[in-house]
Parts: sequence; structure tokens; C-alpha cells
Amino acid sequence: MTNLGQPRQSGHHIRGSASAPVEGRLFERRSPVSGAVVARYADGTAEDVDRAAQAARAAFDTGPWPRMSGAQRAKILLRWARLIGDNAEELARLEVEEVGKTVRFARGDAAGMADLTEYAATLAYEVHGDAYTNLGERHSAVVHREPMGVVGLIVPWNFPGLIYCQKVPFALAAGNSVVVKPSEFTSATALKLTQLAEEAGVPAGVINVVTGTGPVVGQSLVAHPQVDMISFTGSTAVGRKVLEAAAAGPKRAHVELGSKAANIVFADADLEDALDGTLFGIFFNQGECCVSGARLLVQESIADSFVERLVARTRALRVGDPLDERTDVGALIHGDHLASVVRHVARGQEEGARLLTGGARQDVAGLPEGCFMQLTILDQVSERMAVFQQEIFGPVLVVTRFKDEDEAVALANASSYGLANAVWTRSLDTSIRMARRLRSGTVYVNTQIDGAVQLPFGGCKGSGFGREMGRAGLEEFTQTKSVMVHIGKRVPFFGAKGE
Ligand code: TXE
Repeated sequence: MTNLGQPRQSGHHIRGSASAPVEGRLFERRSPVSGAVVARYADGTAEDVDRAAQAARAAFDTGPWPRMSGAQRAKILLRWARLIGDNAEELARLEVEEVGKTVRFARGDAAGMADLTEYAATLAYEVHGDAYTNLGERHSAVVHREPMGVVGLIVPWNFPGLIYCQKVPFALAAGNSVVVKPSEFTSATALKLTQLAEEAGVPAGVINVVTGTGPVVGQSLVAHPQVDMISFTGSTAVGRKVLEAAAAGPKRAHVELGSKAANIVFADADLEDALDGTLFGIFFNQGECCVSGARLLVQESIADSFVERLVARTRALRVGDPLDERTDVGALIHGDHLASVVRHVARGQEEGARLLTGGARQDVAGLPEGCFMQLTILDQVSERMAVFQQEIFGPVLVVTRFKDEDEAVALANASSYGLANAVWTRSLDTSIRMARRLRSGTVYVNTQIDGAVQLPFGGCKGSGFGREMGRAGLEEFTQTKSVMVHIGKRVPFFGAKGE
């Protein structure tokens, strides 16, 4: 069972953990696996956001963090990365308990948190500007690369720790201070990671965490006048609200939103690898993954046999208790989300899609309140259907057949989203052409949901804009300042006096 013991109880983390008593109203987080209360968190208010923003402001305006050398910040961030590694099993188990993801993959998430932090630390050495020494004898200019100031970070529930680490260490490496708002379903790892950061030497006030709901805490954070920039990951609907509120500032906003990635299988692919990748692409993290390969586009000549094998392999996967090491797919985040996934499948069938397997809530022995979903495949799906266009964010794969490369490109790009797509082929030419023609921030070739901390990650079209990870992921949290210097006695701007 996934309950680690007594429910945890935490207040916000403002200006250092010691100064954050649990006071005021609390909200509960119930395990999506057992239904038991696993945690109680402070239900944040606009006043809490104000305290956190003022703490971050003071840390930025007068504290040591932005005044340290890049090397000093790097050393602290490296210590943080090591502490994350030392606490990886606890971080993984907190994720299992609140998200419902399997412990096997949650361990991968925890390792990723340490890797991201370590990489961000190395970037801290390299945050620098530019010099222009080619402006003639009388001028010289330098371009500073400076932190944005106070950054508000809004994090979703599907990869709470990993997405925190795609944002916070990078913002910190550049010298910013931050206010983090975790999802109300998954606050544990943000609080734990922040506590570890301070243990590593990040000064109090540099990272503040306010728990609570989106409409109260999230909205107050975006609107707060002391917050210079927002970085948001979540749904497209909320992303629009965040952009509207940021425009009123105006302030910079970086948004990573929904997706409906295509997983394109050509007849010449290594079909065993493609099968394995297709399964992982849709069922990893219960399909609650922004880059899930949720639309299988398969070439007509191999489609029937490929889909038949896919259904057989899908039925062999284990859905169940995420703490059981043999489990492949855990629970969805909460009951309302499970109901929404089931509704999407029913709508697909109404629109003419053919249900090949799954389609309903899954019973798991001993876990009657678990939010489990049967692994689902819908065939005969066309471009005009809602299940082809809308992000379901669950273990539901929709299948569409294509004749040739042009049709595959047209179908893949017939989406309002553009975060990621995958291509399976043995042809080098096809893979390069496809990588160029697909409209998304990432293209996987003969792999799925793969990457490296050095690679920028983000979307185009309705999936948002801005990048996380890579050098770009640090520069996102900086701005330039041009300093123009005149050398020697000036020739007067308005000519010499008395002339
Ligand atoms: O997202 P929300 P939810 C998609 C996916 C999923 C759907 C809903 O399709 O089914 O979004 O998920 C905070 N001002 N993705 O409900 O509501 C909220 O508290 C400011 C894709 O979790 O967008 C949480 O911290 N903030 C995705 C965060 O925004 C607000 C990951 C995301 O919540 C707010 C997750 C407001 N008015 C869901 N309202 C991805 N790209 O990976 C809510 N929030």
C-alpha cells in the first residue's frame, strides 16, 4: 500500500522552513491509490503569496544570492544535487504516494531531479554577457546577462519534482529568487526539494513555496507586482489565463501547455522497437505525460498486424499498486480526471472510433478506491474526431492509418499542439525529412519520451513557447542590459558652446 504512515502536515515555505508554521486552513491530499489521507497542506491565500513575494524580493534586492560569483552558486547547487541523490528514494516514494505513478519510474524521476540540478549548477559558471570592441575608437560596449529578479513558478501534478527541477535550479543558477506554487494534488516534493536546497546552502528567501489552489495562489502569484516573470506548466486553458494576467503587468511569461503527440510508424521500421516504443509512449506515467505519443499514425501496409500485436502486448501490461515493483502502470491523479478520461473514450466511440481494448475504469484487488484506468486503444480514428484533437492525458491510444510520408506529415501536423512527435523508420532520409517537416519543439527518432538535460524542451503552436533545460532553459530566466561607454573627451552633442 502506498501510505508511508501518518499523514504529513506542512505549512508554506517562506523565508526559510523554520519561519513557516502551519496555520490557517488546511486542505487534504488523498492517495489516488488507496483513497487514504496522505497529507495536509496550508491552503494558501493572497496574503501568503504576498509574504512569499516580499521574501523573494528582499532576497534578490539585498541578499547574497545574486551577488555571489557563478562559481559560488555552482558549488551550492552541486551540493543540492548531491543531497537530492542521497534522498532519491524518499523523493520517489512521495511522488508515488501523491501522483499514483509506479515506484520503478518514480525512481527515474528522482534521478532526473538530481541530474537537472547538477547540470544547472554547471551552467552557473557560464552565465555571462558579451563585449563589443568593434565600435570605433571612442566607444566600447558590454552586454550584461542579468537575472530577471523574482520569478513565479507554477508546477503541475504529473511530474511535480522533475518539472520543479526543470525550473528552479535554472532560475537560481542565473541568480534569481523564486516563489513556487506546486499543484494542490502534489505539494510534497516541492517542499522537500526546497528544504534540501537550504540544507545545501541556498539562503533563506531565495526559494519560497506557497501551497494551495490555482485560482487563489496561482492567480495572486501571476498578478503580484513584485514578481517579474512567470514560468507556467499546465493546461492550455489555464495557460491562457496566466498569459492574460501577465499581459496586465506586463511581465514576461513562459508557458508549457498541452499536447497530442503523434507516434509515426513507417513500414520499414524495426517493428519490434516501434511496438515497444509505442507502448511506452502512451502508457508511461499512465499517459499523464505532456509528450505522450497519444496518436499512433501507422503505415497502411503493416497497420493490421502491428495493431493486432499492440493490443496483445497492451493486455499483458500490469495496472495496479504502484509500490509493487512488477506494476507497469499506476493510478490516475484523481477520480474526476479518471471520469474525464472515460468520457473521452465514450465520445470517441460515439464519433465512430472502434474500441479494441480497455475503455473503462479498472478494478484492482484490494484497492477499491484506486483511480485505475484500463489501458485503452481506439482504432479507425479520423482527424475530425475529438479523440484525435483533444489531450486526454490518460492511457488512451488512438490509431489512424496513413499511405505515405506526405499524409503522415499532414496528419501529424493537423493538431493545434506542437510539443513533440516521434518517428520510427530505418531510412535515414525519411527520418531527417520528417524531423524537418514536423511542427513541434521535439522530434524523437526511433525512440520515445527520451532526452538529455542539455536539450532545450518546449513547444510551438498551442503547446506554448519558451524553453526549459539546455542553455536556453537558463537564458529564459535572464535579460540583457546594454552598457554603452564613451572613451575620452566628448565632442559636445549640440556642438561647442558659443559656436
Ligand atoms: O492543470 P492546470 P490540471 C493538462 C492535461 C490535464 C489538464 C488539467 O490535459 O488533464 O491539463 O490538469 C495551477 N492561475 N496538463 O488541472 O489546472 C494549478 O494549481 C494560475 C498538461 O492540473 O492547468 C497547477 O499548479 N495558476 C501538463 C497548475 O496551474 C493556476 C501538465 C496546472 O494546473 C490557475 C498538467 C490560475 N487561474 C496538466 N488555475 C503538461 N504540459 O505537462 C490552476 N493553476
